[in-house]
Amino acid sequence: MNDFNNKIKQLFENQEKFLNVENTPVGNTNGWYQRYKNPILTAAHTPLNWRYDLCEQTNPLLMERIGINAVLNSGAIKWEGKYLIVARVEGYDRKSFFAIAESPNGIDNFRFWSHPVLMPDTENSTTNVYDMRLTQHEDGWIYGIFCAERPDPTAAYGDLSKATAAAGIARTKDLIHWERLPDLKSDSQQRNVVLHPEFVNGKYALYTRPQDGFIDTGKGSGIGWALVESMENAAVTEEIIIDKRFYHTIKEVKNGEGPAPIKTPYGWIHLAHGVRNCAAGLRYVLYLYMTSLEDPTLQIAAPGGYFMAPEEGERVGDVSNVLFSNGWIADDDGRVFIYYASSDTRMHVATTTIDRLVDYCLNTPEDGLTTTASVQAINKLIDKNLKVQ
Ligand code: BGC
Ligand code: BMA
Repeated sequence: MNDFNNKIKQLFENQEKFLNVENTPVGNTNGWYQRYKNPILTAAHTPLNWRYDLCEQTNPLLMERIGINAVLNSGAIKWEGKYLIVARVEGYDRKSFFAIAESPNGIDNFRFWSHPVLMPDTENSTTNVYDMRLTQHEDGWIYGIFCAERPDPTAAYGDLSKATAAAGIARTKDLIHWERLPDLKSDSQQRNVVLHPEFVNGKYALYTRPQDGFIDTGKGSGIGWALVESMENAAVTEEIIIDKRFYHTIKEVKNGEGPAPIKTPYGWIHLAHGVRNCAAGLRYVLYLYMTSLEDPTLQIAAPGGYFMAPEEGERVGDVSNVLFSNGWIADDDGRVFIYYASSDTRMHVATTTIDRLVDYCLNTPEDGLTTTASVQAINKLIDKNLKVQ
């Protein structure tokens, strides 16, 4: 074997070892979920033949030709017995795209499928796509709704900072062939749009996030809800806010729906992200809320504070102090796999159960919105405990 082939052999052997590393539970004693030692997907997990030219004639020095920067905000679905992630993969060129990775157990051994998804484009070419939410809808399709970003056509000449965010929509039956539908029509910019898995009054129901500008939610005051007649030409006509933002909370600046909610006998459980501002910039954490089965616009539980916040190594990355989730899998046996990204850099998993999530939603005190209310909640718990101890 010549030197070049030896180097390739080494490269692939090391990659194989790395992909086979077992994941083990670590840390956390609050009973809400279990974190794991290793990220499940990073830039280093992407296949070597996406990055290297493996031909000796054209790449005698065996250098990378295309750099992958990060694997982050991923949708998730259980499909034919496998745990599938539709990852946002970002190149060194800042463009992101979707790529599917699968695992036999949901916690390790994730492997990317041979090629990334070549998402069909719209007539009005999309500069970037990211953060896909997958919904297996009762109409028989699997929908992927994602952010479609383009330069703002109203920006002044030379101003490259203005952009528009719209909800891109695609659907598939096999996760291989994707049909791109027109973007969601809406008066406001939209990021974090998620399709509810069931028809509501015979219509498709969308969780939305109306905002005034590309970054500013402005008067758009939280996670919205809109019914649309069809997904082939989806348009928001009426929008109501079902999960509001409040002053001095974890979601003061912005919030957005995570993955599609999970149905339980007690209500729909939602995972969302909340954003607050601080001297170091925006801090993104994850929180839960629950809506009614009879009326999914009605919030029936709003546990106060965050459910998950960045810890240790999760705190640092391309955009530090960020946890973001747009994918989870509710398994048949009651286990729930929460797929979350840390600091816009890597993907992790946390495992929990429906029982724990329901218990958390129904028994965690709401945010009373003042320091006095917070102390009162603690005192109430202390007094209750003094009676049983
Ligand atoms: C980035 C996203 C980010 C958004 C708002 C986009 O250009 O790709 O990751 O969430 O801007 O900051
Ligand atoms: C956004 C999201 C994510 C990202 C986050 C933090 O607004 O849509 O893509 O994780 O900012 O940068």
